[in-house]
Amino acid sequence: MTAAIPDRDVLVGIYRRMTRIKQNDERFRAVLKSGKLVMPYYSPRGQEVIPSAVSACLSDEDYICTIYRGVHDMIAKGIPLKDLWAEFGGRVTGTCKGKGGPMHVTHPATGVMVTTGIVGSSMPIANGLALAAQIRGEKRVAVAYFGDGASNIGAFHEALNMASVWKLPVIFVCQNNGYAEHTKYAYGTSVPNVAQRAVAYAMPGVTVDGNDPVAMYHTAREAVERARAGQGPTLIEAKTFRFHGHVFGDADAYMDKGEKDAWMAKDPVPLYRAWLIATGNASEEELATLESDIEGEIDEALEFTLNSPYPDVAELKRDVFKDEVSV
Ligand SMILES: Cc1ncc(C[n+]2csc(CCOP(=O)(O)OP(=O)(O)O)c2C)c(N)n1
Ligand SMILES: [Mg+2]
Repeated sequence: MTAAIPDRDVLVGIYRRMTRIKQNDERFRAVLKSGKLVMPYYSPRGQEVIPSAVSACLSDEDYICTIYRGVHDMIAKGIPLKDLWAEFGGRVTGTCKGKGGPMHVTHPATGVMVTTGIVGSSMPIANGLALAAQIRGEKRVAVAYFGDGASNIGAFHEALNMASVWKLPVIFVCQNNGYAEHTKYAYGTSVPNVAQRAVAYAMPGVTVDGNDPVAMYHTAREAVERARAGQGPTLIEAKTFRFHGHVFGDADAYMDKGEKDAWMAKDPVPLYRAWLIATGNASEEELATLESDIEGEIDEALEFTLNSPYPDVAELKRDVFKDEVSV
């Protein structure tokens, strides 16, 4: 862990977000296995620290744009679990009336502005939101989450260039989990560290241990403060690993087993839990209560989803254009 340790409330807040993500992921996978819900699911297990630490530096007013794997980003930002589950389950009570599904969740009240399945597209969209905030003179910042593979897409380079030229209040957060679908990082990326690419766009580029909550928090905080102060964007590359296959059902045979075992042995959630207790920042009882409260929240979200109806077929034509189309 790095030198300056944040306040206890910040530290426990990060753990609460991480735990909500981990337990939620475990439940999603169990429910999928049971067949109670059917959906494409991209597990973020192993990547809990990154958005939990970033979100500790943001408010509801701040925006995030995320990707198909970004359920952890949304939960860390504070999206209510009931609304999230209902959308994942395609129910009318979901954030987008069940018409977006897991890959297109939007919840403006908590700043979750877009979830996209188009690799690389979170960055130009975050630029647009940041530009709007800049024009209106608001103090909001926009975070674009994306993967290592996305840093090889043209939109990444265009977005970084534009954000730098216009000094947009954006934080580009690359969650480098070492794989793009089934392709190992070095097979498809020209630089050892994605953050090196920031040099080409005249912005700070930082590579950080994305599984270290304190280091991640400090890095995010500096970038958020910079953006809020009108000093422009930062590229953060957070090194991490995903514990499961690319998508639910992928047996990850392309992954080196030794590599996977080594990362899983350093699971950031129990490690951080033990650290919080060892350093006197939290007690065993406090964390156990926090965990069981979250389990209850997830129970409620699941029940709410299973008891909610699917959208009516008339919804197909609604919310597509400004005025409902008649086909
Ligand atoms: C424009 C585009 N090209 C290709 C794909 C197919 N695709 C889906 S996920 C993915 C890998 C992305 O990897 P990365 O950016 O590292 O994110 P991760 O899944 O590891 O979080 C690809 C190539 C896509 N969805 N969009
Ligand atoms: Mg990746």
